[in-house]
Amino acid sequence: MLMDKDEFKAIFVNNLQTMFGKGIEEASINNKYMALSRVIRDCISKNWMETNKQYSETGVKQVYYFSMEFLLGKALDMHLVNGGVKEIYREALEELGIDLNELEKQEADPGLGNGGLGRLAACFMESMAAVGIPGHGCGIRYTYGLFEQKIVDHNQVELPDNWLQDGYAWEFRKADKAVEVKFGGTINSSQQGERWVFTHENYEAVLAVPYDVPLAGYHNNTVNTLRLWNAESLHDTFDLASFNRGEYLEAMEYRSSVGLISKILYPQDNFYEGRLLRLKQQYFFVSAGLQSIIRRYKKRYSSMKQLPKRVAVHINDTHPAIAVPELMRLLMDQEELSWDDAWKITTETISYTNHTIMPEALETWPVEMFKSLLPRMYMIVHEINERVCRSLWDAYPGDWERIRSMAVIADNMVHMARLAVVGSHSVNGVAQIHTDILKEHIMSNFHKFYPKKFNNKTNGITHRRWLLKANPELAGIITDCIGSGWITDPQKLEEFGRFDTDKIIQEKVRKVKHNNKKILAKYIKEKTGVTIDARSIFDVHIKRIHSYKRQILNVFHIMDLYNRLKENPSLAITPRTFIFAGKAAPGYYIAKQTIKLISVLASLINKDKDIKGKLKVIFLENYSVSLGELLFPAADVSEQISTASKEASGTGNMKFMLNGAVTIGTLDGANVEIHDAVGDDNIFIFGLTSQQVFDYYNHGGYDAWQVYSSDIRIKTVLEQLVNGFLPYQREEFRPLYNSLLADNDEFFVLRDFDAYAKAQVELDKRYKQKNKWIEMSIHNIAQAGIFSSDRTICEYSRDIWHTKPVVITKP
Ligand code: 73E
Repeated sequence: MLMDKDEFKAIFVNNLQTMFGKGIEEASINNKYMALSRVIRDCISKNWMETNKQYSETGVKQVYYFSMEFLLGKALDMHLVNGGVKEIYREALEELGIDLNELEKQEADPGLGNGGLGRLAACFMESMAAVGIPGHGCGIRYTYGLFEQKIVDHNQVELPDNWLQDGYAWEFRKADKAVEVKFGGTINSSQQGERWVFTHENYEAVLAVPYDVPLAGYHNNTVNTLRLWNAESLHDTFDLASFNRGEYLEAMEYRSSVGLISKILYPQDNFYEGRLLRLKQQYFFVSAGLQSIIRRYKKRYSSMKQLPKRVAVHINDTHPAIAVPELMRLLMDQEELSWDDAWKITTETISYTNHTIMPEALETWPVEMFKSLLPRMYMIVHEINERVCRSLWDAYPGDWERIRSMAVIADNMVHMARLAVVGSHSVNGVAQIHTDILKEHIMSNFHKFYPKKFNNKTNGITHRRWLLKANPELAGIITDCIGSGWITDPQKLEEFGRFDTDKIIQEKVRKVKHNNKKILAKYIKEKTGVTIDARSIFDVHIKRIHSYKRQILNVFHIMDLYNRLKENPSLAITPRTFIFAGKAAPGYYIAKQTIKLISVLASLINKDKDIKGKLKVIFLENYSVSLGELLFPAADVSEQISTASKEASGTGNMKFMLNGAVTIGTLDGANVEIHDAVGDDNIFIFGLTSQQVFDYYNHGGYDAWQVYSSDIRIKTVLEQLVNGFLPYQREEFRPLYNSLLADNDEFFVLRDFDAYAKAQVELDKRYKQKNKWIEMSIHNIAQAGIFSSDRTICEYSRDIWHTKPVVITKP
């Protein structure tokens, strides 16, 4: 990075002239943003070329992380922080009369993901670059990211997210690295000597063009690559011959249908909808990615047999599981290897992470659809299935039930999770409890058959984005106390724990939190018109809206609190502001109703003079990485209240903790490990355990009606959904009401209500002891180091990928 202020200024001004033909006075804010990005881009480019050169010269093993989603967030500020130039550039720009904050607002927030899974991929990319692991991303350059959410008349409305409309400053189109991906058609087989040769005919070819985004490390020279593929037509120039033959319309039709492949991100989280276009997307980026990896590998090595020594391919859930047959195809049909050699290489190269046990997220494709779109893939999957079933038969002769439950093709469906398990050398869950559930329940048969494949890798988050960048004042206090070593070695945060009872540090931490709360309060005022008090408890529930995440449990607690305050105006509670944010999948009715309920309840409570500012409810629209960067630093309470066993890990829980919020949560996902790390006294745990949840499911022992009729609070709140209490159409929330009673409350909201309410009372009591609360807060921050994605990717790298960090020397 350029460290000299004057040099920076000269290059910045020069960029404005060469890029836009303008001086500082005439240039728009966007021009200035682009000129600044260019300064950084150019500095990064040098290190980028050098990183690639050193990777290829040393032949060090490369990791490729295949994911349908990369929820990156903004890049400019992160580059300034990672490059250690933020203050220098801020001052230099100020001297030119430019406010850096204003320029940062110009950047679009690339929302190429739905939630935790996509954000995890982005955190991993950042950590790999910071730690020096040669790790690259492979995904899709969606023209439209996740929809923009607006709340209109209490309803979620979805608007297209045209994030590329002003151009994206951080991407490099690499047209010379484009590859072809083939769909449909037929496969002809013939024998040439000993070998079978498969030729693909009458297919539809699509051009995959890579756009590379640099991923720079922290204060090092490493720049890894995120390669996002764009679908384009092969015949992009005007084809006069076809026009003359009268085929112009067909040609145009082909062109527009090709573009569709990389047009939109499917907006469902933890849900699978078997759309043909989704399968096309999966094969499109997986085939393109693997082809480019092999092309690169072959520039240096002649034998494919060494591939697992040089390359690791990791698949982020089953969405890229088609990598198993595609790598087989490339090795057999293109590189002329035998089945056995290809299989050995494939399974040694590929590893797989499972992210969910929700049955509705399991990917299975109808055989007919799979076969007609991807005929060669089907042949290979069929053969894999035959071989797997044969070895299962050898191990469990006659046990048809077991074999059917493990077959890759069964009931006329292709089962992607089974394909991923058999086709990889490692299968991991994302938190200890989740991995245990995989081993003992969901994948128990596979675990018995391949015990060594299964392992746990508890998720993590990058503490550089989520603390150093998002909460610079808190980061400053920590650095003053323990030095800056924690930035590259997050376990060192533990040393901050020594200051948990230090009055001076407590006061500083309290002030920073208060300040962050004031900044958020200002934002809320601007966005919603509602005034909130920064001295109230900020109780924050931000994540995708989903029944299993139980936003409804939080809502019921608020309604009950409101009822009690109305009954007893002198009830001594600490004023609270309940803040929600999150998107609902457009077709997910109950989730949209949940948003509507929060919004309607907010309008009722926020206007009610009787409760004199004791309670406020806020729903913030369009939750995104950028909004998260405002919310986590301002939270006092972190809501992590999913039904035990359902949330594989969660990562928002870690971001809150790192910023000093205290968790109220169930023993689910990574909450279990957060609880272990901070101890009973620094977290509020309540509710059913996953074992109790499984017992209920297995023995049908839960009766929602019984809870309803025996707890007057629950009865009252439920009736208020449908008796005209809410200022909205009376029958509006009947389906929600029914899901909890007539449908027997699948996620145990009513069952956990009492325990949750009690935990909230405890929390309120503890908050009143000001010093105790700050002590808990500091303790949480100090224990957050193990939840850094630096730790997570070092574990992946040691146990699964077998890669080592590389120090890139300056060019
Ligand atoms: O618990 C989270 C987890 O922290 C889990 O629900 C989420 O992944 C996070 C990162 O490990 C997740 N998302 C999806 N599956 N699990 C998913 C499934 C289908 C489409 C999009 C996302």
